[in-house]
Amino acid sequence: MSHRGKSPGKGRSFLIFMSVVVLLAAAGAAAYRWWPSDGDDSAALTVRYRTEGPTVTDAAKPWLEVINTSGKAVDLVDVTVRYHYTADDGAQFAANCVQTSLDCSTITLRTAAAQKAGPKADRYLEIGFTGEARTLKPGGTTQAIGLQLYRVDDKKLDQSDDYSFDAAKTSYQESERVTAYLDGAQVWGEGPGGETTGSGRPANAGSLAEAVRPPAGLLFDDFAYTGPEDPSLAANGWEVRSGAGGPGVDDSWSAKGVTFPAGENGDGGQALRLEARTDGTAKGTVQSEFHTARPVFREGTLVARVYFTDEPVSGQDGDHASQSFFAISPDHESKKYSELDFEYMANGGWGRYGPVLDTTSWRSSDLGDRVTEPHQLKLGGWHTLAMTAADGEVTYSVDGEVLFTSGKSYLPREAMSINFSNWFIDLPFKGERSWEMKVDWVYFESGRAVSPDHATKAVADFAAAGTRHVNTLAGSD
Ligand SMILES: [Ca+2]
Ligand SMILES: [Ca+2]
Repeated sequence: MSHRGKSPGKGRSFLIFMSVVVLLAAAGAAAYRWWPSDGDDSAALTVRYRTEGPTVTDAAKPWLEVINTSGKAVDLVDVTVRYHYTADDGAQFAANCVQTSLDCSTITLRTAAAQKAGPKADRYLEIGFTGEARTLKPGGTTQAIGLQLYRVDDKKLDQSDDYSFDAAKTSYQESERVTAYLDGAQVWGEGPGGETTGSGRPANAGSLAEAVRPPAGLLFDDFAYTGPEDPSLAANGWEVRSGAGGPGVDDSWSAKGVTFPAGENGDGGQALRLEARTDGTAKGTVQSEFHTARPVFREGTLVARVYFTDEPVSGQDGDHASQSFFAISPDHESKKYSELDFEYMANGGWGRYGPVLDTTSWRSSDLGDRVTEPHQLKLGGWHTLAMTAADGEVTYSVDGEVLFTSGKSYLPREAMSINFSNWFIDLPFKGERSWEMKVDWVYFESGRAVSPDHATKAVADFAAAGTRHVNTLAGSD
């Protein structure tokens, strides 16, 4: 089954985009007035901070601005900033970028344990910049960088014991409690243990650059988000589908089935969960799809850690539910139409018995031009799925074993979006039931073939560094 016929609400995205532009323009109007004297490089960086919302909240919202207060140009790639906090109940925290004129894909974020825990800080959030971020001239500013920090167990966090939190700063002001580093040496603020600019390099300095500064052409997402309305989703290039179109039960796509639960893969981290539920009527059906807003994959290797289910999580069994991981052209009428599919159907579908995993390379959905191979595999549980389009062929593998290869004439001819979806092929009976599919992470390397093991190792390295999202694809914004 081709996944053609999508209309992921571009008009709404544009409106959101325009709102962001207006907000950023407003933030830019309050430009910082500092200007250095010639040759003065004593205070290399200054951090300004503001926040909003209650002290006990679903997500902390530190907004930061880094200003080059030295007399020399500063490459942002050499800059790191630390926001110090206390993890309530020892909970795991995650952070993401909500909004910035620099482009969220150029911001790196990781959470880490403090070298020396203090009464108001046993963790810190470290903000860094990729090589795509720009150089700040003397007096130059990053402008607003909007972040959010939250507990992955979905409980409220208490900021009253967070060292860098300051409820009084509701508009941008200098904050010495958010520390900044240039080439690993502290150049701004006072750390929670009294560390000042004379304190030199903190123990972990420089590790951000080594651990998190990834090569160009990479997209990684660990699916650390607060929910389908999280503004970081759009900032990181994702869309939750809603509304019209097929496949499956027409016009039943909804964000209601999309969540990001924690602890799904035994590591305490979060996963993307896509639910398909129905009462057996078209009106009572919710299908879920999650995809990149832009086409990003033409050549390269796309890997995801996916959880398939062999039976419903509630209600009667017997549906023809399709749990899909695929890449597809934005326009199904394109002359260069391209689509690569993994499609798992525990109970089969289209008159076939399950369980079955279809691997399919499409050249035209209108003409039914495709090559496909079904695999009689029972795949309930976690699996690593990979599709590689490189060296004149497309290969599909599950847990490192190549299942299917399609040749040159079915290579993608244009860039495709990356998609996950859970939907019903048909509605064979009445009554409430629900199916789930989960995705722990997705990893894409543009332009080359890499092994699933390579992807898994890279993901483990990102996890160890506390990094949840990376995007160094060219032209991403
Ligand atoms: Ca706290
Ligand atoms: Ca994850």
